[in-house]
Parts: sequence; structure tokens; C-alpha cells
Amino acid sequence: MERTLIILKPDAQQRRLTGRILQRFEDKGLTIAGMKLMRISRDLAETHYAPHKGKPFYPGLIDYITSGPVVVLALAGPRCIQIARTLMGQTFGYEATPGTIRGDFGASRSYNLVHGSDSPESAATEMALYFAEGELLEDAPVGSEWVFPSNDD
Ligand code: 3AN
Repeated sequence: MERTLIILKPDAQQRRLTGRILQRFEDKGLTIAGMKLMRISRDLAETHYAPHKGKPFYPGLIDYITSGPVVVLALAGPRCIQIARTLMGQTFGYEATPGTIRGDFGASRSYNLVHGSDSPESAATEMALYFAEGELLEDAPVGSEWVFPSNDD
């Protein structure tokens, strides 16, 4: 089963939007395979965002993601990486389409509420940063066939 790493960033927690954002992923049919409330250390943030090192926004990004508690999720489901990115919307809230998480809740360039892996490779790398393999559950919810039919190619 495909999995994606989602982070509900500090602004989601501070604005008390964590539950509403998580609800959108569940409403779409994705399954929670792992979930933890934590504070990301600077070391972990620098590892996670290493591909952005050297970019002008990098120092602010590290400050932001380490500034308060986050909820880290492993979500599972066929095509969940693409599905989660579509639900999130474009990177900057003021450009994101209404109906998406960022389009409905965000207006900022840097405070964009949610992170989602952008490829199977980054999902695997990021998942290993936040979850031990034994922490992720494999259970499929009752009724999954009605969301993800097995003949859906
Ligand atoms: P996304 O989160 O939509 O995949 P990326 O991967 O391009 O966006 O960027 C990673 C994160 O870096 C974004 N979520 C955002 O927080 C931050 N970021 C990207 N570009 C900028 C920018 N120009 N100014 C401020 N922050 C940025």
C-alpha cells in the first residue's frame, strides 16, 4: 500500500486547525497508518529540508517548522501521494485554489499549514525520519473497497 508523510505544521496547531485539516484527508478516504504529536528538532528539520539548503527561504523554513508542535502523519491508500498533494493545493496560500487546504485556510508564502511528500522516493525517505517501521499500522478500514475498488486501473 502506498504511504505518504504529512506534517500539520505549527500554524495549523496554533490556529487550532489540526482536526479540520486531518478531517479532509480522512473524508477523501485516506487511512491513518501512523500519527504523532511532536516538536521537530533543528537537526531533524535540517535533514528533512536538506534539498532546500542554500535557498533564500531556508533559514526561515527551519525556524518555522521548529517553532511549535506539529502533528506528523503517515497516510495510506492507493495514489495517496498525489491525492494528498491535490488536497493541499499550491505552495503559497494566496495562490492556492479554494477548496484545497491551503486555498481555504492559508494566505501566506511561508506559513502554509501542511507538508506532503512529493514523490515515492521522498515519501520513503521522510517516513523513515519520523516513524520506525514497527510503528506503522497495516490495517485497512472496513469499507475500503467502496473508496478504492480493486478493479480501478
Ligand atoms: P510544497 O510544500 O508545496 O511541496 P516546496 O517543496 O517547493 O513546496 O517547498 C517546501 C517548503 O518550503 C514549502 N512548504 C514552504 O513552507 C517553503 N517555501 C518554498 N518556497 C518558499 C518561498 N519562496 N518563500 C517562503 N517559503 C517557501
